Amino acid sequence: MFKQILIANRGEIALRVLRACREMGVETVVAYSDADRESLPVRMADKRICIGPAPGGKSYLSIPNVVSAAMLTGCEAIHPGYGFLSENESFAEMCRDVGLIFIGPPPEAMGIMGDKVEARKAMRAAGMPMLSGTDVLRSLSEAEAAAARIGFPIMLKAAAGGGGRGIRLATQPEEFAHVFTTAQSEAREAFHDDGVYVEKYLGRAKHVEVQILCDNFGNGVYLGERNCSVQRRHQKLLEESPSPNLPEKVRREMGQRAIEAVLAIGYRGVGTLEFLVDEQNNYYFMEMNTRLQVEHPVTEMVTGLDLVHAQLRVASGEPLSIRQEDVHMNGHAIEFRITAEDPEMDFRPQTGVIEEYFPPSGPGVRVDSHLYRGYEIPPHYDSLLAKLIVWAPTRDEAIARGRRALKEFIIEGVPTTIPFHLRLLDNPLFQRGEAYTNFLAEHSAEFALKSR
Ligand code: MV4
Repeated sequence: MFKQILIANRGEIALRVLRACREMGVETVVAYSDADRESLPVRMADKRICIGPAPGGKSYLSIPNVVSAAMLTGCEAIHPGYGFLSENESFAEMCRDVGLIFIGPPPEAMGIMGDKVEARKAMRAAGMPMLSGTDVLRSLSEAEAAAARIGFPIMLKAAAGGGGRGIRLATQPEEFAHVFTTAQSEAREAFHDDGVYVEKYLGRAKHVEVQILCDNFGNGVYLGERNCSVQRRHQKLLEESPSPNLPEKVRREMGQRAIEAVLAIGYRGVGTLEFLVDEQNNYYFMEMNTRLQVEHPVTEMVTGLDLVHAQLRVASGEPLSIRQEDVHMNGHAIEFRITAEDPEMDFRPQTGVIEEYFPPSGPGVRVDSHLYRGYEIPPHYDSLLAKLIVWAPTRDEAIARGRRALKEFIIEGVPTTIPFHLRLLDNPLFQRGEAYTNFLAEHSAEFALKSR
């Protein structure tokens, strides 16, 4: 096991990794930007090192700054968290070149999955069910021919994108040219790569993602699934496990196919395969995330596993300590992402000082947060304040526990999404486990969400 690692991230995930390290006797060095000097992870770390000014591009996204911080402080490995450099193939390669262990998959596997078209090819080759779609489309005429073949409605996605960035829906031929050229320019702007592909749009589907864990010796297990259908502008707001009304047979088949596919590409560490599941429980691969995800605690609560412990063990060369028959899903967990966004103001991000902070607790309640009274929210990064995760034996009890914990949660000084989550829990469709991907769009009035 490592003696000391660099945590190249901030906020709640830096604290999450730090806690796992502390339990395993691993010293922690937290890299921070000027804006995070007074943050809780920096205060709690064994050591800290400034990697640059507030803008992500000059600190958390700077490969030279992060790599030199690890080397200067004598770290053996780097945990990238999520976001920032966590899925940056050049960063993983640079770590390998200088003899640092990147706590994540090999650069090659990251590269395959980072290119959404290559990922589709690899998954198709592994026999994974896919939505009809195309390779990268470089011209409008090529795209129009593909659209005519596939049939509307059509989803356009950036090949170098992911997690919902650079995604556009085209519902009829008249608008296709405009949507395609817009998607291309958005992809060029966001990812410096205008590659766009299309897929048949699947309406009334559920977004179900499968958690996998592989070691360096060809062993791999799937750790159940998470339903992430409740999204707003492609940002997940709430996740739960198990996915409501998903038959055990489908769960097992998705998991087994996911493991076969990732072992086939030499995957290592934790990863998530995202699927769309239609009303007949047919599932279709969408994309793979090669990082620890924000919503990983939902899986931890129903399996009893610590995914960051598992990452550290795999990265330090240990074989998996569990086999598939040792993985059991127990009860139901729901994660509420509590962000500094005002649901009454179209979820506009807010900054400010946390004037009062009182997190809920009690049976089956977990709060992953870096907040404290007096903390000033920096404007430079995402607006995640806390993740409230509740567990209970059944989904109805988890909903009741979530309602109780959300009402108990005190965060004063900025508007938050707590009121939104309370309204969501009272929605009959959600309560019946029938929230599909277009759920929020169809109920925007109820959630005071101004339609797009
Ligand atoms: C889709 C889809 C339907 N058909 N792709 C991909 C990234 C994720 N953030 C949303 N994604 C989707 N991709 C095809 N071909 C539905 C979703 C989707 C979604 C779309 C719009 C609004 C909310 C959504 C919630 C989950 C999934």
